[in-house]
Amino acid sequence: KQIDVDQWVKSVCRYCGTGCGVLIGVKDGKVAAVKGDPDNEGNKGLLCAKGYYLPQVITHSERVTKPLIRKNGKLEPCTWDEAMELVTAKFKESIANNGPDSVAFYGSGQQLAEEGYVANKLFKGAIGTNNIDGNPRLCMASAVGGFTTTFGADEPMGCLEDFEHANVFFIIGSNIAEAHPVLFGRLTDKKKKDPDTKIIIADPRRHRSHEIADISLQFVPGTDMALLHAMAYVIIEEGMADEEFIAKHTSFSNGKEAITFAAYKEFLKEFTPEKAEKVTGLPAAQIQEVARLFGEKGKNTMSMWTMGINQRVAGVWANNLIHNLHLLTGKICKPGSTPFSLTGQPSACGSVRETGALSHLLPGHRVIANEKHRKEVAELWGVPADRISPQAGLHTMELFKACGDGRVKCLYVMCTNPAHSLPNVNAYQEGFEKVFLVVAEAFHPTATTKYADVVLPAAFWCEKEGVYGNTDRRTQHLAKAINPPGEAKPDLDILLDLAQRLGYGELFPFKTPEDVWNEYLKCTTGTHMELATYPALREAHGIQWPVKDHQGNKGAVRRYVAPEDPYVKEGIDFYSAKDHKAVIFARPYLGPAEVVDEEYPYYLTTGRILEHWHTLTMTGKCPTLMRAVPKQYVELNPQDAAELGIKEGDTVRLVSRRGKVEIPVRVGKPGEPRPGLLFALWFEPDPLVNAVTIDAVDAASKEPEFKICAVKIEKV
Ligand code: MGD
Ligand code: SF4
Repeated sequence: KQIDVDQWVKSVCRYCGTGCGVLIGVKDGKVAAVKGDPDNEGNKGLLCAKGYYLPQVITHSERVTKPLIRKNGKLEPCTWDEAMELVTAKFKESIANNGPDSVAFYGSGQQLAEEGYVANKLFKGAIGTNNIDGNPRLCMASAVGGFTTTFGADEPMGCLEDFEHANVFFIIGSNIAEAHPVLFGRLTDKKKKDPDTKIIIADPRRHRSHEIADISLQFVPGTDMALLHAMAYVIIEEGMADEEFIAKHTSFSNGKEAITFAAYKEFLKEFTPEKAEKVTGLPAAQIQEVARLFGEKGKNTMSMWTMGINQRVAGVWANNLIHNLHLLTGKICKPGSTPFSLTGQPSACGSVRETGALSHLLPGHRVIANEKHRKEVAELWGVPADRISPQAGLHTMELFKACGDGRVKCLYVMCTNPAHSLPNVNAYQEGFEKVFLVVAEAFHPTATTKYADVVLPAAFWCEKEGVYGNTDRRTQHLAKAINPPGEAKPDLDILLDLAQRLGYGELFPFKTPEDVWNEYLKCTTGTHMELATYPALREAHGIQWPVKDHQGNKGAVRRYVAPEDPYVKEGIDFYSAKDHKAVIFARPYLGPAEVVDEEYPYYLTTGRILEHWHTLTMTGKCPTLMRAVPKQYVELNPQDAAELGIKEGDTVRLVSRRGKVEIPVRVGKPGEPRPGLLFALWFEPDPLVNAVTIDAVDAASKEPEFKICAVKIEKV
């Protein structure tokens, strides 16, 4: 139907990493509608339900419209000046008495790039602490580790257009149908247009994505490394390896030292399909079939993965093994042939990985550990060279532990809800209670604002201008469409105010997001991650970096390959990797941190559904989505349900070594999930599923293993 609006404003969806282009219909200063942007390459006009129903979220009565301060145990409205003076006094006092590392910042892959950049500069460059981390540690840190160890630089080489060219899709640890619905639409379109397209879904849990799978691999949870090594074994054994590509573009390593191709082949003998069958529970013949599909010469293969691979103690290594398959077959940097990491949050790439707003990073994909990088950034920031400490700051789980044991005394939380979303969250409750907690939020109450000493009312999504960096190196501009309600302000303005009050005003002379962007652009010059200019981004419907010399509206569709990548003269060049060679890793097998036993006989996994976003603070405000899925549940395989005498709708208690949660049951269809595996949604703040999940982390990426822990199940 025709919608009566005053104007359509070009923006990007608030939710997932796909970064669908949207047009926001504004009428009388209010959002009247949201529709897909037909000129955006990412979604070509399509949106999923979460995107369409964004207008219902914006005006909800639980928006925070005034700053709140805790007085006599209760959060009460106050003026901005009162709130900011209190925050400033507490931070100053803590820095003076206990040093800069006694304060910290915890941000989000949903913040804008300018916000991430300024927060990073304020904490690392001005205050002088590397204690700034964010929720991408919970979702993408292992993908970062995979890209940087294999290719020497973060982020994917492929692009969304590769969907159109791939003949085989290998999707592992991703429920793309529900977590990235518009991309699933592209997949189904491709299959319709070209029925010979083969789709392999590898996941212990059968979910909606399996509906279009040609082959479903439901392996024992946590055994993916055995599957991926076995596929590499078959690829080499059956002559599908591209020897020329391997010789020219790759090297081999066991993670400690360089090894030869022959040594790698020897290592893989531990992973014959027959041996992998014993570990994964998948028939050897099926592993062979999948490896053959992946490796078939002349066909293009695209791999996709998300949290099933990343949220694991073997997260970085499993990422490496996916890259191995593409490097062995040379199916990389070609249309339709690419490893393609799907990003969970809209701007985990743009606002955190690229701005360097994690405790071990610096802007432009630089790292704290590198002295040259520290010097470059200190100079760009105009701070003394020794201001940026060579020690990485606290990663997320350590940071919240430090709030409990007193190392961190003041914490600023922005655009995230950690009192709900951390794993084994009850273990961190003491930290939330003890620390001086500042929460910049669009809504109140949330699980985290309940602990806050100060709540700062934040402008939401279309109420501010800024930039997101979405899943395929696509930088996109979000225009401001309406004013924020009451006294709410953009996070950027709040951070700049804090910087000023803390006495660092000279380092932050910015008046607009564009001013911030212009300084940030300089930090990306010469990094192979150059971004486009603000005017170009305002005009375009997304621009993919690298944009050499910040020129041009098109950007690099594919990376490491000529002519698309301006840094490559001809053919393929992994220019960020040592000796220009990407590394094929012989990583030792590593299973989950916790395995099932007699006492805790079921595996529990957790994840998203189509209708809701993370901790429900946003989609929970949307009546249409709440009607669709009003309650979280745990899904049981019908065979397990029958054995336990549990029916659909019963309430059960899930108990782990860390905590328990009572939750209604949904009995799945056969295979949903694999017998012995339970799948729980985790969006409700009470009861909290994260009381049960495990906070064991990957040794390298420090990403927690949300996807696997051992539980017992009791009927209530
Ligand atoms: P969100 O609900 O996305 O969850 O967890 P969180 O980031 O904690 O929280 C975002 C918050 O930002 C909301 O409260 C919202 O109201 C607020 N907000 C929205 N817009 C703005 C704004 O413009 N400014 C400010 N200041 N605030 C705003 C996500 C985290 O959860 C992630 S990233 C992952 S990958 C993990 N996944 C996961 C899992 O798979 N299983 C389990 N069990 N737990 C998980 N936790 C992790
Ligand atoms: Fe938004 Fe993701 Fe849905 Fe696109 S697929 S409309 S970005 S939630």
